[in-house]
Amino acid sequence: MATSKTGCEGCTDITCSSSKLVLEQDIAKNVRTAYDRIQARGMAACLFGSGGTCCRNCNMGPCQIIDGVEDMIGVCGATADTVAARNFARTVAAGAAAHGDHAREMVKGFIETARGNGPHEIKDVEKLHALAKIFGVEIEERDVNDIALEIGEMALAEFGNQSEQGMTMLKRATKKRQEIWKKLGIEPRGVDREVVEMMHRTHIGVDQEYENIMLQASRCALSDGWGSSMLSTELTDIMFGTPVPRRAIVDLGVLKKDQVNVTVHGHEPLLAEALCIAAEDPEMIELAKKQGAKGINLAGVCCTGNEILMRRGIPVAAGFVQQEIALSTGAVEAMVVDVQCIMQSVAEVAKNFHTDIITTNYRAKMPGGVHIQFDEHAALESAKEILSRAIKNYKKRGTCYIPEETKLDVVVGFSHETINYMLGGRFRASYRPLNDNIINGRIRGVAAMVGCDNFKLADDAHEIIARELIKNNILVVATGCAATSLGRAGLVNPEAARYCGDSLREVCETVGMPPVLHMGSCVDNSRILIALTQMVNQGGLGEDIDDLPAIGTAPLWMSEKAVAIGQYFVASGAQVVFQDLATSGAKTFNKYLLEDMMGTYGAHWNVAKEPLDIARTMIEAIESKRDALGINKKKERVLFDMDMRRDLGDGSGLTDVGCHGPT
Ligand code: NFS
Repeated sequence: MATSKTGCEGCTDITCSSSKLVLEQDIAKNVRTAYDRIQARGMAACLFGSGGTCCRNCNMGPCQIIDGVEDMIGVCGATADTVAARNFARTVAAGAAAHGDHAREMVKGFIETARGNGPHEIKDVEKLHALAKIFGVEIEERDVNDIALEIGEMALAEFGNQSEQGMTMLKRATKKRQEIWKKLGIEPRGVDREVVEMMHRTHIGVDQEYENIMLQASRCALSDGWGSSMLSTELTDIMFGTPVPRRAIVDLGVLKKDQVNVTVHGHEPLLAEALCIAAEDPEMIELAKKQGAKGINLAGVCCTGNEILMRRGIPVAAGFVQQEIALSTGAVEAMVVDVQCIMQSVAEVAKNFHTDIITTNYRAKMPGGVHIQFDEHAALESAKEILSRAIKNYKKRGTCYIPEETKLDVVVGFSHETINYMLGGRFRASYRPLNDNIINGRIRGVAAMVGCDNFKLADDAHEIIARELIKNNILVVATGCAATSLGRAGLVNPEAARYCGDSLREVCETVGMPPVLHMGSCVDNSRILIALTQMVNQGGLGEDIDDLPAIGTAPLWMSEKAVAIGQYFVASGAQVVFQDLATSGAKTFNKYLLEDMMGTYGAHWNVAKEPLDIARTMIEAIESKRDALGINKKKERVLFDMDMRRDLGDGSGLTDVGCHGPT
């Protein structure tokens, strides 16, 4: 029976109220969730695995290595540092591969769109032209689709670039950062190539020096952050529209009693966008009505959810840890999944109800799922076929329970472009006001909260960290399931300004913005790289990202993608804090990550166990950057006069959510 369950280590209970409400219902009594499985395991995690010193890279082992014990090295002689570095680097490669394969699909979809195939079109021409400039593509007197096709083909070619030339987007980094990468010889050439080289170098008997292994890990991670993830975000924006601030709702209460509920789970927005179009088709709505439903309600799960939330305001029902719970409501006709972060258990949970799990990508099938292949050449037809199947399930729905009271208002859609307008108003569309507010101390700095949620800490860990940060006048930007979790906590909302310290509250209230800015899905962490670079380029906060009072965290990371993201942040000069890393069994390598990387990149990894320790580590790092910049001088508290209000965008034709979009 699934009621209030115990997690592991710090997680003593399900603190998320909507999950709790659902699991306490009779209809969920036979459902087994991750909370049950964690409890049932009843054994501690393997010390070698947790410390990163179990080597399975050849068949002489597996070798379990104890650092500092003479005979407890690998049969081949590999030391704890070599093994832990190899394992860590392979994690980075797996994460980069996931983002890379996702990005490839988006580029292919973009090319089809440019060719006029499928239901999509080029929506953001301004952004297309900006990207054309970066790629050196001519735009004068050319058709939009021609330009898009040329960019799309150049982008696709970059994945398997065989020359030694670095990827195009690297040019967007600061001059200083580009020089660091060049000097280290780690300018990434293409994600496919860097992943292959990473796997080769960590094969038995190849790269044995942890620092050298980590150079390639940085190169591989950078091919993700400044390469495939950035390409994916930019081309997706051009095709589906760059997000602008909009209101939406999140949490399990977004499911609807009298409509066909279809949850869209996974990562690639090509399918989700086609489903959004199909769900508005009168033919589909009619079909739903024939089955007795009032309409079709699409709701997102995980990062697919974040993609359509940002661009269309489609509600998000659940983040990673709630995917089983969404099904346990008994109110979901179909969960449509593509790739990444889909727990195999959803098919088992669905067996308790009338729900179909519909897999749509040949890469990701599951026992108990129904497979309907999504055909990008006939996207709308595929989407309709999937929806029809879901609609037919509506009549089979039995007793259900939707915790309606748990839905929360959010304001989302903060692309790095929006930030230009948000604080600048129509008078100064730039990062100047943000920088000025950091320099004058009203905003102490910027903290990125990204990545997954995980059963290792209680569900409110994100909330605890974010509250501590905003209380200390630190502006939070969020992506991925971290952003969903903060939405559930009511922090992605202008009204949350009341939880901020005085000066951040003044800024948020004047502009009408939330203290936690939702910047999108996990691939959209590339938006944060660009935002940080724009802050540097705007002037007054140093010469490179490592000078900025800014820091990132993925406190509840569980996916390999999060480690790739952490590594590209650090290699770009931004500190990161994780709750744990599987490297503690190798002393020298662990010290390299937590201290010595500083000398090479101006940033290093940090580990802090408890949510408040994570927040404190972040606050201290931000304050020490402020000291180094010399902007921590004591200042009189300044009251806003009319000019300052105008600079912050007040009274200058704000949208209903109080912020300007790049219209
Ligand atoms: Ni990121 Fe998104 Fe969520 Fe984590 Fe998974 S959905 S890509 S990996 S769990 S944030």
